[in-house]
Amino acid sequence: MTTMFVPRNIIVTGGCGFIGSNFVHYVVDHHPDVHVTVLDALTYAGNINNIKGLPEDRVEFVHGNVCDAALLDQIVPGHDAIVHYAAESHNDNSIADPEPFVRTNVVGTYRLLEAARKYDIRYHHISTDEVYGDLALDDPARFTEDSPYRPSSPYSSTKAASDLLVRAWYRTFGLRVTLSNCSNNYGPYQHVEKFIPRQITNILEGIRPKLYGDGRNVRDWIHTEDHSSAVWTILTKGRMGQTYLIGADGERDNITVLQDILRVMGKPEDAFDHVKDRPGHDRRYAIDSTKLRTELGWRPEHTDFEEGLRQTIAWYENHREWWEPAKAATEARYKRQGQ
Ligand code: NAD
Ligand code: TDX
Repeated sequence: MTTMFVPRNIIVTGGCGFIGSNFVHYVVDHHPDVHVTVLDALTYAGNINNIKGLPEDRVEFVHGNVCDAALLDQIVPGHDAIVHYAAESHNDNSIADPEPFVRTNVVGTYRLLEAARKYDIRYHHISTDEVYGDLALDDPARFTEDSPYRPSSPYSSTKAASDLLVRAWYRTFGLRVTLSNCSNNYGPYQHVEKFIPRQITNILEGIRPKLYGDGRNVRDWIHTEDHSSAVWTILTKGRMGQTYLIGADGERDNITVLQDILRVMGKPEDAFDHVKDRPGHDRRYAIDSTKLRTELGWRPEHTDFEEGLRQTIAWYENHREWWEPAKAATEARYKRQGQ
């Protein structure tokens, strides 16, 4: 039997990033009794505007680093849960410079686990399907909670390391933890370095979209709101020490996604460039989310990918002021990498 956990006052790390800020909006919209403290270092990937306009009595912002143990001593007491989204999250950046990934993803998780242990509070860990490595295109298998850890990139290996710390803190110290490993998210507030926003904003800027390698790599897309509802479900109903895979049966190859974007934006389907492939590029991710669906009763709501994509494109068309400041520097960085 699962007992329900009723959070009242939670810390959301990385709440000014893409998925974390969508989760903060989700909590504000759906759970009026819950107060959120956002802890975010505002790296290049964090944007305070992502949580602007939310009621001040519901959402408090703390500017700081998850690696800062003294700061955690100040803010963690009085809260009843930490939901840990903060990370260095971009594979290409981890190939160019792995160090911040080791620091934030590994050491940062360690500090949060220690703070959760010291103040005896519930901890939920946000992770990725990439910890399981990749699958062949012709493999009928999908990842499950029992798949072996086989990360490929500096990014995914630091996420895998952080997952293992969480599992050890459960087993050794009895910390009340759950973990979730989600597939590729899309939706509003995603940084322009990532595949879908990069291509949409390229087209809006008159730049040709850039496809890595042959473009046949498969990602399993989920709308970020569905990720948020899944995390809430696991936070409140998940069994301690358990991992839940989050996915919405959204497997598509990159070239198909790009052609969808081009079509919706009124461009010819071949109006893109093939560029240098990512070193170690994972071929295919695919999630089997049976455990989350059958044990906790979760279902995704955004099951029409084309509709979700159209809404996402409209969001980027209507929020130029949000993404324009980051666009030129992002493209300059890609250009240096030959991508
Ligand atoms: P993001 O890069 O958009 O946001 C990361 C946020 O964390 C930013 O606001 C940044 O300022 C903050 N941050 C970074 N380092 C920090 C530090 N040391 N201390 C405090 N704050 C810090 O990332 P995202 O795409 O929203 O991903 C969020 C989480 O979800 C990550 O843990 C990622 O591994 C996981 N995840 C992402 C995806 C995806 O498709 N993007 C899929 C599965 C899991
Ligand atoms: O310009 C591009 N062209 C291209 O073909 C970019 C930026 C990417 N790609 C390809 C690489 C991937 O096959 O598109 C696919 C998606 O790339 P990203 O958006 O960089 O995502 P990915 O590497 O799959 O990782 C994402 O999902 C899992 C998130 O960034 C991670 O944080 C998450 O853990």
